[in-house]
Amino acid sequence: MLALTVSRVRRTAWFLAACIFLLISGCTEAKVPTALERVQKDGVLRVITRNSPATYFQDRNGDTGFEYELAKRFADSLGVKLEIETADNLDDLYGQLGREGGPNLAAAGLTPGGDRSSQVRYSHSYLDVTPQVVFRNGEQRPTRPEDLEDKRIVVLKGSSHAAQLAELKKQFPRITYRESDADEMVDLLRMVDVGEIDVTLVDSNELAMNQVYFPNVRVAFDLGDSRGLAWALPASDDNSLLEKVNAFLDKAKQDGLLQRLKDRYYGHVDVLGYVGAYTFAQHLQQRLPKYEQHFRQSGQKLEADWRLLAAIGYQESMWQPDATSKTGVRGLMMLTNRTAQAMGVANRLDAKQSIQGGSKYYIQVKDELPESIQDPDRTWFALAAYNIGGAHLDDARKLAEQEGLNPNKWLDVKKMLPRLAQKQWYRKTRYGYARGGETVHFVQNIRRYYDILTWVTQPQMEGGQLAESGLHLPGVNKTKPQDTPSDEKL
Ligand code: BLG
Repeated sequence: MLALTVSRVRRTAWFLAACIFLLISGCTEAKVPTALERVQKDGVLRVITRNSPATYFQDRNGDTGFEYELAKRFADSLGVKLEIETADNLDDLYGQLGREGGPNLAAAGLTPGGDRSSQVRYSHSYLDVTPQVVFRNGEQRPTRPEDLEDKRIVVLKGSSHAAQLAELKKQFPRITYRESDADEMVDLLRMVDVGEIDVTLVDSNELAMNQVYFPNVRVAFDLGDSRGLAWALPASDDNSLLEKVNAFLDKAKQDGLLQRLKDRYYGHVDVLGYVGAYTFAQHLQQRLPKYEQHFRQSGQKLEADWRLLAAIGYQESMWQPDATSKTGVRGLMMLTNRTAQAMGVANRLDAKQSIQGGSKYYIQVKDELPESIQDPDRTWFALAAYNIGGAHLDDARKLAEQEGLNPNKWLDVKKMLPRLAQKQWYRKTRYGYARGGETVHFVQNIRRYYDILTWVTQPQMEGGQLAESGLHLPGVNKTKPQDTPSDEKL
């Protein structure tokens, strides 16, 4: 009897315990959605980043930058809106990420490793970069770590570069450096450029992006091997969002999105070289102001981005109205006789007429492209057609198709264009020989000039960093550019 009672009590206790467990776990599930579910429920992905040309910045077209573009596509893939927050420095960024109710992730050119690893979870890497020591051209070039002794060195506070220097200091105690939390990478590069400090450390992608603004900055040596940048998520056992991030980044690697973004932001950075960068900066000051109004007017009339038109003008003639090529192509926008006639240009050497005619022609060739070419590629194809003509461009697209490449993607067709100058290839084409390699440079250069013009005409640049760094842009910065169609951009 007693045994029976005990076993009944036991069973009842077990039953109750099971009920309580189910109740609690049921409640927990209902009350605490996963990180991914929260994002989906809110309809918003909150991303924290840094305001710099290599990560995120704003121009009059809105938000732009490598990290922004990548994060935007991730938010799109989740079907939610992207909300961007910016941090003043890396400590602030990691602090914000770790706080209750903080952003969902940080996308800011972060290098995993060091002390931070315990505070956050890093994603798969999406970009390989090399840390580089930079110095000022004209000073003696440091070639190895011990050359950094007794130099004035500043790096970003809490950065992987600061950690690298701390390591070096163990070996070379005379290395001293300051960690700054008030500056961005562009500030440090400016300080090297003007000789305020001797050395800083920068990741290769950031240097590539900024080199043109700081023509005196030179690479001294690479500090260590390349490493992958990654996004960071707050520390947690909940991997739901992290798994989505990783799947997205892996796919972006496979389907070419990452390559396209690299091509857009970092791929054409070596194009101008030091001399070109310096000269462009000078011409921005001295020449552009004379013609800026004409570019703006044409841009407004044709609903095109005036800065792209100005970039074409620079590539064609370095903004010189009396430019003449060996083949008799003339004027600021380098119109052939035939184009000038078709566009109603009576005097090719008249800057205003040349800009109007060239701009109109650019829009015309863009409109004539097949519908299958979508922006942003459509813009690059239109530039190519402006230079080489629609017929040869078509040949290059056909070659791409024959090679199993995509004839609607600039990244693919630009590989084929140089073949138009090689007999084994051009003899198979309809329109034959053409200097397609030059067209590839033509487009790359214009994209580079366009990037620079976009960066220097963004709101916060007016009288800002670039003015301080010596790149005064009186004409460009005084008047406000009108809104431009976003299809001109990636
Ligand atoms: C372009 C024309 C296209 C023409 C192509 O040549 O000129 N563009 C303009 O006039 C704006 O119309 O295409 S076609 O009509 O379909 O045949 C091909 O002929 C100009 C190019 C030529 C190039 N710059 C604009 O980009 C140039 O000046 N080449 C000469 C270089 S040099 O003499 O060796 O220095």
